[in-house]
Formats: sequence, structure tokens, C-alpha cells
Amino acid sequence: MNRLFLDALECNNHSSRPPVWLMRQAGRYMPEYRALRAKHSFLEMTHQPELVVEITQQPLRAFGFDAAILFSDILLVAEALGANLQFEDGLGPLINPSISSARDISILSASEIPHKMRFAKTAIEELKKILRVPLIGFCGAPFTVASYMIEGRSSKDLKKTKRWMFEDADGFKQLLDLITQATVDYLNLQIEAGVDAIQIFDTWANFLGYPQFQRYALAYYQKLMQGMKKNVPVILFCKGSGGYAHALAALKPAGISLDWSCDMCAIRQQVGSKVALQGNLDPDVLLSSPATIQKEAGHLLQRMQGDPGYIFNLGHGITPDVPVDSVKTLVETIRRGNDS
Ligand code: 1CP
Repeated sequence: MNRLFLDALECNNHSSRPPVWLMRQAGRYMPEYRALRAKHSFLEMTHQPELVVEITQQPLRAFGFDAAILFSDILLVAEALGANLQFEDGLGPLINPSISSARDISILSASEIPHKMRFAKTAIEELKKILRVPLIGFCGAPFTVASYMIEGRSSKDLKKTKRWMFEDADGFKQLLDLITQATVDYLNLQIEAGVDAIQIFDTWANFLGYPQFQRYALAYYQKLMQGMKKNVPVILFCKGSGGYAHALAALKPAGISLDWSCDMCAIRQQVGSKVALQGNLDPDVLLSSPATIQKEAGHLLQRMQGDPGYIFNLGHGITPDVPVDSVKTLVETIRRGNDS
């Protein structure tokens, strides 16, 4: 198996280049994905193990990434809890009815999660037989999952979520605790099925001020990590978390994943050499010319040159409008290493 990614997670990659994989590497920017998507709903695609196995491999075949990420979505845990989840073209995720107050929590249940999510176990077991790169499992952190359940859809400001959080801290915590319980079961299912690493996505935790970030983000990463039955490397990702990198590193995850609003070298100075750093190319670079992609990626490579704990990635997911050739150019640039 190609171990570049796992070596880097152990801060022990001494080869000539960093490993590369991209958040949302499977998805709508790929024609192979769109062809399947024309025949199936997104939920069907995430629930049918054969489709999950196929879609997880699509970007590996097309670009030769150094790690696979399970094709799934963070909101499947909300669905398994009993929320009515749908995905509509152009609108993204919809949860209807939304969870508006502590009273609504009673419609949710964290029982039988491993049974409800057994499709993921089947898919992971199958993928582990086939893949020649490590497989990353993942989950959403409770705050981000709760925000979709409360807002009912993608939101630009998370006002309903934050109003509830400030007005009724006990009820809000009850919801986060329930999501945590389900998520721990889901993570253990993935770990038992054989994933090589776990990434925790708390995409919207950047909406929190520091006291709330401690209470509703950091404390819950700790609960998730403590709930894992086996010691699998964990990567923590939240957007805009450069300023909180020291606090993320203090939880001693294997890695932290950073967006493009911070300087990776400066973060390395702050957090020391024992935590892997992943990121942080601006995904919009992929909308520019091959020469610009090479220049911007080359610059980041040079900044992180020789760092045994560096994993090349974007600062957030690939967007659907990215040309496939841009991803090819990017991966070729990383594979050529620092002399590009
Ligand atoms: O219509 C379609 O075909 C669905 C598009 C799509 C895809 C391809 C969605 C809906 N989710 C996914 C896959 C997905 N989501 C993966 C797959 C693995 C990979 O290749 O990376 C992962 C890891 C996620 C995680 C995810 N889902 C996050 C966290 C990471 C991030 O990007 O911030 C979030 C916030 C979601 C919610 C979600 N699901 C789908 C969309 C379009 C969204 C985001 C909506 C929003 O911006 O609010």
C-alpha cells in the first residue's frame, strides 16, 4: 500500500514530496460522477454500497491521489437520527421539518445507528479489499451537523442556530450530545470496518466566538476522540481555524487541516513538529490557468518543503465548477515535487 499519507500523519514522511488528496475529490466536477448522478439521487448514491465503492474510486482512477475518502455525507448521521433529509439540485441539503427547539429533540433517536448505517460498513469492507491507498473515514462535528438540522438548509449566517445556542444552552447541548452519541457509534462502525484515518469536519465552527468554540467545538472533538474504540489517526478540520490552531493541536489529533486564510509555515512554528498539517491551497486557484495553478501550488510546496508532517490539500472542498484538467495539473505539480 502507498503509505505516504499515513507517514505524513505520523510526521514521518521523508520522501521527496508530500502526499496529496483533495476534500470533495469525488463529486459534481467529475463527468463520471455526473453520469451516475443522472441515474440516481444523491441519497441513493450514498446508501448503496456498490455505488459508494465505485464513486470513492473515481477520483483515484482519474488523478492517482495518495488517499481515498469514503463517498458519503456528514448529514447521513442526521438522517439516521430520524431527521427528514433530502438533497435538491441547486439547493443542497434540506431538513424538513427542522429542529427548532429542545421540544423537537424527542422526534430523534440515537439507537441502532450501526444497523441504520450498515451500508457504510459494507462499502468500507469492500473498499479495503480493493484500494492500494489508505481510506479516510469521516464525520461532521456535532456543531456543524446541528446547524443544518436547525437551519433546515445551508445558511449564510447560522442565526437560528446561534440564537438557540445563546438562549437555551441546556437544550442546545442536549441536541449536540445526541448527535455525538450517534456519531461515536458511526465512527466506531467505520473504524471496525477498516478505515485508516478519520477526518472530523466542523466546517461552520468559524461562526463561533472563542468561549463557544471551546464549549461547542473543542469539547465535542474531545468527546468524539475519546469515544473511538481504536486508536486511529484523526484530522480536525474547521474553516477559518488558523487562529485556533494552537487549541486544536492541544487536543493532540494526528493532524489539523487548515483553510487558505492562514500561513502554514507560521502555524507550524506555533504548533510544533508533532502534529501533521494539511491544506491549504485556495480552491479558486483551480479556476485559473495551468501556469497559475503550477505557480500557486509550487509556492505552497516550497514553503512546506522538507516538512515530514505536511499533507497537500485544498483549504476547503473542490467546487463543482472546477475543470477536470485543473485537478490533473495540480496533482502533476505535486507529484513532480519541489522542483516544479
Ligand atoms: O447533488 C449532488 O451530487 C451532491 C453533492 C454532494 C457531494 C458530492 C454533497 C451534498 N455531499 C457530497 C459528498 C461529500 N460531502 C463528501 C464526500 C467525500 C469527498 O469526496 O470528499 C464529504 C467529505 C462531504 C462532507 C460535507 N457535506 C461537509 C463538510 C465538508 C465541507 O465541504 O465543508 C458539509 C458541510 C456537507 C454538507 C453538504 N452536503 C452536500 C452539500 C452540497 C453540502 C454543503 C452545503 C453547504 O455549503 O452548506
